[in-house]
Amino acid sequence: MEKRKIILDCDPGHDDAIAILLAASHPAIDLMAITVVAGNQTLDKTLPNALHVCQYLDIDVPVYGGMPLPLVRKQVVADMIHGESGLDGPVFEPLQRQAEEENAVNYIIRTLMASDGDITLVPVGPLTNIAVAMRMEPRIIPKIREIVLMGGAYGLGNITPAAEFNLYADPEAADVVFRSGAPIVMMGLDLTNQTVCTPDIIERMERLDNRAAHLFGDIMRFTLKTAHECFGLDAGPMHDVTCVAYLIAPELFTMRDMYTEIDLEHGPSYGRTVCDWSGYMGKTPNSKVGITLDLDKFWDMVEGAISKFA
Ligand SMILES: [Ca+2]
Repeated sequence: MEKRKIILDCDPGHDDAIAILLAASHPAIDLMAITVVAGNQTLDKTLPNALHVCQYLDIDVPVYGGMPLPLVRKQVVADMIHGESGLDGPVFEPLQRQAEEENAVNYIIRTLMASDGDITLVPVGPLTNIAVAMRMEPRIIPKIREIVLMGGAYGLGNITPAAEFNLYADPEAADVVFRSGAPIVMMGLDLTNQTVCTPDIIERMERLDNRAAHLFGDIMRFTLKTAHECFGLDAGPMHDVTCVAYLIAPELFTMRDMYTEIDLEHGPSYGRTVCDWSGYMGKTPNSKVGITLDLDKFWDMVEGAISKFA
């Protein structure tokens, strides 16, 4: 099987940690590196969180720290969902693993420029690292095979009525990426909110009784708690995991081609992904947007990934 080469750009983050787990363990994915951005928490928290997950699961992949702040707007974090650490819930041993010296943006540029156009970017946090890389070195854009991102929504937002957190946290960066011309797959809330992890799913995964199973339980129990407190939900969604799942098994998803533009006006829709479902704007679609997924097979995939760990 041809392995899909990916760079996972994340802001761990609970669902980010499960995305790392799936990307690192599935035979269809070649996880080249993890690049980290500020988002769910500040970079001085998201970067160690990524390293903790890799250390705990013994994942041997280089981790690079990137942009600590959004391009233009004032920083926002999602501490109401992810806690003070950005990954509240699991308790880790002291950190031994270290991030690489090189900045994530430089790594992305260097790696794409040296590639044959076969690398997929998987941003599951704010798009700051990707946008800065595109601005610093536009020649990377035609080198990108695909960008499979978690963010946005054609329906309701989750940080404002109109906007989803990742894109609201850096709308100007999202604008750079959506206008870049690179092929974009967008897993927005409309799709990702379908991946609600109920207590019976948590128990099913915990029965595998290995390190990954315990991490999954600790993470998703915390997510369930905050999803209930913040949104009144009975379970927590696994937003970021859908991007990796799509690359492994795109046939599990229904998608729709749409032209998507980011609202940069500083009104109530700031940071909204305006998705032209019906083609009103007459523009060529720039994004393939997630609509539904086969949830049973999605859980089977997550279970298979957890079972790979010791
Ligand atoms: Ca994330």
